Amino acid sequence: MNTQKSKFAFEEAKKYIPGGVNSPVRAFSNVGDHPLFISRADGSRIFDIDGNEYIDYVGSWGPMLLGHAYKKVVEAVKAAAEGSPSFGAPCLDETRLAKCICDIVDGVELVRMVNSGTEATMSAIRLARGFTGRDIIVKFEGCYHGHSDSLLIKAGSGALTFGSASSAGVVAELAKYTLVLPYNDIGALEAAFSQMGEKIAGVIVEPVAGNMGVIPPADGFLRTIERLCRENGSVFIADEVMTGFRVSPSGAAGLYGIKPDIITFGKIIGGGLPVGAYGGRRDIMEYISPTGPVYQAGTLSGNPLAMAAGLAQLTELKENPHIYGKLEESGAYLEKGLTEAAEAACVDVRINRVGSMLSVFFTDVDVTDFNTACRSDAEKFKRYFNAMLRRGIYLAPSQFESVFISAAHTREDLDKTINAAYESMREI
Ligand code: KE4
Repeated sequence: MNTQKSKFAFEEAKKYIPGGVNSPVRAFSNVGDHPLFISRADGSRIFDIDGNEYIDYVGSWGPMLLGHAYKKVVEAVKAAAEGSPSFGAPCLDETRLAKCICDIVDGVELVRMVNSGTEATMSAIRLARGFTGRDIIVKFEGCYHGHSDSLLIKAGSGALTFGSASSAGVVAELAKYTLVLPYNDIGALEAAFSQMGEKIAGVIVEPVAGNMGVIPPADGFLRTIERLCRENGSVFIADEVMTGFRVSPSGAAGLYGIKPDIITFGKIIGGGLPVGAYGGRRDIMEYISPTGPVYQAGTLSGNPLAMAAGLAQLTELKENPHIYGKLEESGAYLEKGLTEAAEAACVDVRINRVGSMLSVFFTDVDVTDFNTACRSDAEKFKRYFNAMLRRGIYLAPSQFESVFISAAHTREDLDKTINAAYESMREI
């Protein structure tokens, strides 16, 4: 596959952009020598600037649930753009999108639009701290909630010792207000609350982990978070930036029957444009400015184009609920095919899947948390990724990411992917 134009484009980009990319994972640093520069995409396909075509399982990291260039989304954006891309004043589509989210997701009584998932989670933890008057936030190892300082914290040395910054530039002092526990570890969670429950402002969790590869919640894990938060007056924040409107019409909250106090959203609710949001209990959300003392703002929050794109996508999903049955069917079919391909090549894998999100781990142990995810063979993943890419299958370029199936992926796409996996697994 000739990708020389991308190779040159990457060198050119590095002259003006740190690392040549505007988000690190796009640099392919874990899997190859250069990323592909994409010229366009349509349905389940993307096309690079060398003219190569791929079946796309990144889908802009989740937003493209209906597939690329979905007609109703594109038309909505075009129409909105005709009226000017931004006003800096309220527009009706902000209310329409907020209402759509409140109508679909049980427990979301008020919702505030922002411009990214990072802004959503950053605002949600500030709100939890402002509402409770407490400082400590609990997160889980391997979960990624965007790049705000309080959430770029890795686990401390002991189970209940406060974390340390996971990025340069994060003030060390800040880490002592974030407690990082093992994902799916109910015992550690109960110990933390018995030790310092009255100091915990909130718990933030990916209800299905997607940033250490896909890891479903263990039985009782999410309900324990819900119970302990309720018993201790802490705020339960479900980070559904990735799972919202993906794993079910009402996200992981609907799928697992939990009722978080705040839910953060992103990706799908923007239809591919920059949108994040956080919403939940009215008494908590009313603490946000201008109705309350917790400040948060944004020049382009609720931007008319982004609202039009998100509204078109969510409306399509609401009017076509059968889409979720198709996504589940496609996910199960692909999981089965990849499992059989690995078995045929005698390659040890564990495949974790929730609906249309799945990850292939190259390991012989079940992957249930960050430690077991890290035991996957990264070199084998790298060879698998490149073998699949050579066969026209564009997977997420990291072991610790999910692949995303869209409603545009056909049975033919899935069969092509499975056939490529039979060949690739034999090579690695
Ligand atoms: P953004 O700020 O990138 O819009 O959202 C941050 C975020 C928050 N919460 C969850 C659960 C997320 O998955 C994300 C971002 N996801 C990554 C993919 N794993 C975005 C890809 C990237 O960083 O380029």
